[in-house]
Amino acid sequence: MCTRMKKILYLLACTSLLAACGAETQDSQNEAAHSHDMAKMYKNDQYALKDNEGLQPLTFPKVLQPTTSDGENVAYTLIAQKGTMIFMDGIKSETYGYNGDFLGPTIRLKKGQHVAITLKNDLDEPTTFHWHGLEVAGDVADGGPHHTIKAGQTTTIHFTVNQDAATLWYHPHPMGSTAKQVYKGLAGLMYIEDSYSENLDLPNNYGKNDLPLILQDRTFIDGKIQYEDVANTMSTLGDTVMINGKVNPKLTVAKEKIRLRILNGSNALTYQLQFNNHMKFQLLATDGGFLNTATQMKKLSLSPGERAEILVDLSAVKNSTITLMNGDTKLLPIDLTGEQHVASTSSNQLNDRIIDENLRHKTPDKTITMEGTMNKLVLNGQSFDDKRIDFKQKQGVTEVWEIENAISDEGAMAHPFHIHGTQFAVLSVDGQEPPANLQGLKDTILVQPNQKIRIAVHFKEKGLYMFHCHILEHEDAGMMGQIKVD
Ligand SMILES: [Cu+2]
Repeated sequence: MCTRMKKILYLLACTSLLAACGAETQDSQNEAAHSHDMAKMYKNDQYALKDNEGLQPLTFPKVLQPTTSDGENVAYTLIAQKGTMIFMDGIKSETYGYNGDFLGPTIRLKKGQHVAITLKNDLDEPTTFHWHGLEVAGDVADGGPHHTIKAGQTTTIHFTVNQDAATLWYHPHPMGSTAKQVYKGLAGLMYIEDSYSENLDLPNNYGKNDLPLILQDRTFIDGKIQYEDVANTMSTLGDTVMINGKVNPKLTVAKEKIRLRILNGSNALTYQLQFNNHMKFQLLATDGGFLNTATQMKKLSLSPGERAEILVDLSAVKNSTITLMNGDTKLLPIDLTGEQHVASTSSNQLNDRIIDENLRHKTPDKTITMEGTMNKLVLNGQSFDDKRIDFKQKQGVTEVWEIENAISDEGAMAHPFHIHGTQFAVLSVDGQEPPANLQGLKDTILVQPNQKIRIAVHFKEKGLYMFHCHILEHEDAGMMGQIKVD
């Protein structure tokens, strides 16, 4: 790839990732305006995201049925396999999928269940099965890069669901080829419910009013997706949005309250979500579960790996259509049908988590400096080494980590920071109380250039865990470390 194109992609990545977060602050408005200007500058660039034309119905991943189920014991089988998919113009792409040609089924678990998942690798290359956001032992169950399953091999993992209701996801994590395998189609959702979440007055009819949206961007060359054609070590960005594996999908729903469970499953793109009519919606949950209070907002930023559950009251919309946008780009057209339902009054109180105030004033136990530019993708100055243990921590002990995104001579860009096997609380952002969208449990957080974020981290289980940038190309290039919990 020529230097000019690399530069454009780098700038575009910076633009996309200089995200305005959550609540409507003056800063976020300024950043959004800046982002908008930059987007205009690159409007003619082939890698700018195009409008979704809404040409076919949006579909939802199937729910995976257990192979056996006996009281609290459930067993599932998941197969990573090769496939082919026609995304457009009758042209076939070679893809990967779980139990199918592209993406994977939604796995629905309940807190307290004892789960066995048989994992089969039917690909021609090694893979792993990583459960992003799941608080499991850092051994084979977590599915980090040490737990490779070779081509043709099968293994079974066991864990007990020991966390509150949340929208998690799963994807491969083999060293050096995570970006390619996710791009080809390996990703799926994992929902955790508990007795509390099942009794909340929220839409919970899967595929009807409780709707998963897996957002991914792809570049089609001659109608095909092929990672090797478009891969960029800085950030592989696409010009076409794909939702739940569909190009140009349209959602049709009744004029009622809907719950959208949104996963940013993109390799590198951060989305700036809003509606075309600038209507308010309520943020219900983030990566690790429900916020204490549902929070009204008009814009929400979602970086790679992050999830958000939002409640959208369509009963108040006067028009017969509305569009979910990424900034100024049409992400998902929504057709509204039927009679207007009277919106029920649901409680805004969703959770009761409290943060130990002492942690906010504590000197950090660990500091991690992220540096990621064209020639350097490192954490604390070092590239990933699977033989090096970067940190240790005791099981069940809460520590304060400070994550900093340093600006180097080459500049900087925003990086989503992810830790395996834990859900952390955000203590502060540049010394200030975190905004509303960062007040729930998180496993991935976007760190802007020059920003310092403090988080409270504890591991429920023992083992070796990864922490890394969730721009998949950065992770593959070594922007990753490991922590031993004992
Ligand atoms: Cu990064």
